[in-house]
Amino acid sequence: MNYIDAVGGEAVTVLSRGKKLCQMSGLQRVWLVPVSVVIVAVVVASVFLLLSTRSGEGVEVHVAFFRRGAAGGGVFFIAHNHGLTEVCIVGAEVLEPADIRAELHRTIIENGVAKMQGVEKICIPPGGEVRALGVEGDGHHIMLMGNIPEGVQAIKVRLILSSGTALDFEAKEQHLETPAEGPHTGHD
Ligand SMILES: [Cu+2]
Repeated sequence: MNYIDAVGGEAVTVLSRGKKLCQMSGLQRVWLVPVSVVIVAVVVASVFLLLSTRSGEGVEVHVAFFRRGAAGGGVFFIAHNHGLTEVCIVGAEVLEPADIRAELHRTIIENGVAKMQGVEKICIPPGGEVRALGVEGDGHHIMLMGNIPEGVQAIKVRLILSSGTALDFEAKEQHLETPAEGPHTGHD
């Protein structure tokens, strides 16, 4: 109202300004949609991250794979503890496939010979990690006992943490390639 009074009722100017204002708000509305989508996505992601971190007590499995062995196989992984207190893995189960028993193991070198032994727990220091990669890591691994059916390419594993919470992850099959039976066999 004040503006119209000031310019002495110049209808054209007022109209064009009014139009500009309309276009502005239209533009803002166009931007509002993706911006609000991004905000909602960030909020959802944060909540999800918070919940998932809490469910695993801040423990995250970074690398996970399994290898077939003579009487089952082994699951290997790197577990990082993002928390401020030590967390121990006190048990492991195989969720899929069925009928496979899992044990926490450690490979030790005794008199130059590699031996495996069962362990009650695998502890991860605060802010640290456990390289459960067998002899390629700190010796720890999950021993699988049972028949892994042919065609199974991933194993669903559940780690039981010291507080009783579960941490599930999937370990994909890693094929050990030897020069004699690698994928390049048969090539000239
Ligand atoms: Cu073992």
